[in-house]
Formats: sequence, C-alpha cells, structure tokens
Amino acid sequence: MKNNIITDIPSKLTLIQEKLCQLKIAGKFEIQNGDEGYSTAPSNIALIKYWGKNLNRKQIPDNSSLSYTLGGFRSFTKVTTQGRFLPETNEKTISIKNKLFLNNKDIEVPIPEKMDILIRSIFNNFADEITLKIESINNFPTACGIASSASGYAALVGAIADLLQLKKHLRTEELHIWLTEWARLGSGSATRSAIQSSEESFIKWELENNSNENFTETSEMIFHPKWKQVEHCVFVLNENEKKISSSDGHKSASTSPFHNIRVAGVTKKIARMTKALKEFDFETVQQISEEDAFAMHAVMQTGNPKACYLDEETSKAIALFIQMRDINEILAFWTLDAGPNIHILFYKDAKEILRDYHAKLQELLNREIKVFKNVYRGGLLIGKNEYYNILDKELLKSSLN
Ligand code: 2P0
Repeated sequence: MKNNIITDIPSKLTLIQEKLCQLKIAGKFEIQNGDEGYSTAPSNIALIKYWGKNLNRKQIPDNSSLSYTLGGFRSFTKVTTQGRFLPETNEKTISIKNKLFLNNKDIEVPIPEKMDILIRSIFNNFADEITLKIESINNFPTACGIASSASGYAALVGAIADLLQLKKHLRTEELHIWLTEWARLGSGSATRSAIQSSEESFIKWELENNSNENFTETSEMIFHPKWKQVEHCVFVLNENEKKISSSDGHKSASTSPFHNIRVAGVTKKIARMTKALKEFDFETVQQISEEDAFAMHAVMQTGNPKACYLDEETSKAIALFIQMRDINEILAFWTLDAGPNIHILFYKDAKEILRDYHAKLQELLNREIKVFKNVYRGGLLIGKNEYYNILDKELLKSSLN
C-alpha cells in the first residue's frame, strides 16, 4: 500500500482501470458534483469456508470457497459525488476523506479506513478530486447475526459502478471482473456477493490455478432445479458484535495446527460439492457443509490468539438439530459463519419440523430465540430503478411460517 492507495492490484483489473482512464481522456465520462449511483447486494453464507488469507499477497484467500446467496439479507447503497474530475494534469490533490452514513440516519459515522482506501484506489488516476458520500442501509437487523461486510462492500462497489455507468462502458466479462475483484479488495467474502444473478445462486470463489498473480475467479455454479425449493433461515443465539473481527481471525488462522490440513482438503470438497449440486445429492452437500463448518471452527479455536465463536449454547443447539433432523429424516443441514448463530438450509418439506425445533430450542435454552427466514432470491443489482424496485419488497420474515 502506497499513499493510502492499494497499489498491487491484479493486472486484469489494472487493464480495465486503464480502459476507464482512456474513456475519461476521450471525454466519455461526465461526472459532476452531485451525481449519484445506486446498488443493492445480498449477503451470502459459505458452505465451504474462506478462512485464512495470505498476508503478503493482497487479499488472496488460503483456499477457494463456495457459498449460497442470501438474496433477502441485503445492503442498499447510494453514493453521491462531491467534487469533480480533475482536468488533465499531473497534480495530485487528494486528501479529503469519503463520508459514510448508515441506516437512514443523518449522522456521519467514521468510515472504516479500509473502505476509504478502497474508494481512493478505485478512483485513483482518473478522479483524484472526488469525495464520495455513501449512504447505506441494511434491511436485516444488526441483531440477526448476519455479517454485513459481504453485502456492504458488494453494494458499495455496485453503486460506484452505477455512478461511473460501467454497464455502458465495459463488456459483461470486464464488469464482472471489475465488480468481484474490487469487492474482494474491500472484503474477501464480498466477492461472492458482487455477482449479478437474477435468482437462486451458489457461487464459487477460486484461486486462479498456477498463477502468482493476486487474482481470483468468481463464478456462478450450475445446479439442479430442485435446489430452488431449498430455503434458508438463521436462528439467532447471540446478537452481540463478535469480540474478534473476521479480519483479525483470518490473520491467526495459519497458527492453528489444523489450518493446513483443512486447506489441503478444500479442492476435493469443492469438486464433490460441484457434482452434488448438479445432481441434487443433498446428503453430500449436507455432509461437506457440516464438516467444513466444524473444521473452520476447530481452526479458529486452536489458533493463536484463538477465536471461540462457537459457544456452549451453539453446540447444544446443533446437537438438538441433528437429533431432530435424523429422527424425522428431513432434508436440512446447519452451518455457521464466524459467529454463534445457526444457519439452516432446508428443503421446503422440512418447515414443520423446523417449527418444532424452534419451540424445543427455546425450551432447551429457556428463552426466546429469534429466527429470520430469507424470502427473496437474487444477486447484485445496479441502478436506481433496480434499487427502488426491491426496497419495499418483502425480503425477510421473522418467523418460519
Ligand atoms: C466466509 N467468513 O467464507 C468466512 C466464513 C466468516 C466465516 O469470510 O478480512 O469479512 O474482510 O476478507 O470476508 C468473514 O471474513 O474478512 C468470512 P475480510 P471477511 O464467508
């Protein structure tokens, strides 16, 4: 990192940035003070986890990962320019901080340094003088245990793409690389949320084979249509913010004696899950997802410093779930994020049993447990109309009905 700008961006992205500079020189960009960009992006839950990253190479994960898109858990982001493009000059004047406003409140909140750096890096070379005002809303309550960095960074990058009218200026593949790679440089898991997909999706985020480049590839997976009947909900066991951030957790992953073992097994797991998604082999997807969630938490708990996101209540809740699932022979499996809340993916027929599970879980833990069910499908959307079209839609339910 130099002058608060990410300098080691991958060459494929550099080429696209250079193309944008050329378009600016040719007068194709007409961005003025007050121009706006809009986007909305979903969160996602990894079934094969990203945990650990190479600290010497910019935001490159130690292993490939695979996720299910949570279309109903979304960030809605609007960006507004304050400033203008510089005329052609070598003069660098940048020093102004971008501004962040969250959840429809008029109060400016401190912009995370890595977000500010990301924005400066995107605009570097072709718009030094611009400051962005970012207004971002999460439709999911902070207390629902869904990480917002994936949807947040994807929506931010999408809104900047709208501001720069990249749908007009870039080819589809270029736009895909631009979105996913900038999202990755903001937050690893965001790369899997920066995909424009109209419906259900499973996303693969892969290390580029045999490459020394700081580049990864993100793509939608082919799956059997029966997966469209699969639903997602999250049982919230703890609403508090985690004590160790994911970014810090990633840093200590490699200190766990189990990290290399887990990483070594991921390629095979992805290949098996790819096949299982095509065939609707629910049992294999279940087995790999549950095993990898436990494997990731084992790495977390044995690193230095350790991060114990999986607590005693979560263990009890998982045990109860497995017991009820196996007795009733329903198609359902659990997974965890970097937190104690239990995500369940289930075939629609399993809903009745999950309602019983919810009641028994509350009995077991002797308190009310909130549940949020995803009722909307779809990926990243770019543009004002797209943003407003789903802003008022029902995206989540706080019950299993
Ligand atoms: C994942 N998680 O695959 C894993 C599983 C949480 C558990 O990626 O440092 O917020 O911004 O790249 O993406 C959460 O970490 O971390 C995460 P950074 P990120 O979704």
